[in-house]
Amino acid sequence: MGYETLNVETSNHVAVIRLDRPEALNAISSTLLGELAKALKAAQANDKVRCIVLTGSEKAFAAGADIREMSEKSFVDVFMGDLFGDEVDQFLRIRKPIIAAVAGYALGGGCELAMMCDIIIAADTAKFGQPEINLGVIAGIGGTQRLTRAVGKAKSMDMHLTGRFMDAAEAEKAGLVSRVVPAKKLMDEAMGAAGKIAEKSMVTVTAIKEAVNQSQEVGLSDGLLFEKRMFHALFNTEDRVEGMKAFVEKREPQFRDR
Ligand code: DAK
Repeated sequence: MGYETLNVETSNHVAVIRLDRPEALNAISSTLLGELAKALKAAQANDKVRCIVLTGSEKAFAAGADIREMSEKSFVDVFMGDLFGDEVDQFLRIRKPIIAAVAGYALGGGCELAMMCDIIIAADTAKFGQPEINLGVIAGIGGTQRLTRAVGKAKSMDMHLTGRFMDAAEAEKAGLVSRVVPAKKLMDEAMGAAGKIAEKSMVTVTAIKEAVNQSQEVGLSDGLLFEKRMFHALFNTEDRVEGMKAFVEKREPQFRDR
């Protein structure tokens, strides 16, 4: 499928979705977010895809929601139209793992988009920020919640209230990103991680994504119970039998997603 604001390529079981609005530093317009939701849904439905990488350009992952587009809207427009509501819901329904490969600016909605992914791998050029305060608004697709969970209240308040940017080293130290690599190696690193995940049993991968995401939603005892029940359930899979057998027989497992 052709997109106006994205490029999508699938190889070796990994779908790479590249945001492609260079003239606006990949600012998130309704068209871009709608196309992104469509591309993610297609990747979810494609049996050949086992992991998704979401990325932007060297200069920007995404510099936020499209300010030009937003500047035309009224309260009634965004409230009654539930701006970005459906697209974000669709994003969050994707069950395959999504890696954000971030170089350059990931600001406002761009930072939030990265945080909606499962893993963030950053280039050493990455800059994260929630500068909505400079526009007289606040984050709108999870920034006050997800950034706070990721980096703690003090740093999150600092980012939201001052609008300052966090570089890749600070983001790694604060726990926002899992790895930082030289910009030239960003896609190799992300594809390497995606390739590793693609080798695993999709049943187990899906269970891990659900269990880790539960930790962000529920209290500890409910989360621990969810994890334990998921662990028990996986004893029903052929891949669990194969994984343990392969270990005992000192060979690589052959997972069949069963
Ligand atoms: N929107 C539209 N255009 C943008 C843009 C953006 N967010 N960011 C950059 N651009 C455009 C610039 O206007 C410029 O276009 P031309 O003038 O060339 O036509 C082009 O991209 C290149 O940008 P600059 O010339 O500014 O490039 P610099 O290298 O000098 O500066 C910069 C890069 C990233 C520091 C700067 O562009 C900048 O500060 N951009 C805005 C960053 C920002 O404020 N982002 C937060 C946006 S607010 C909600 C959901 C989501 C949101 C809110 C509610 N609901 C569901 C309720 C999210 C809000 C936001 O993200």
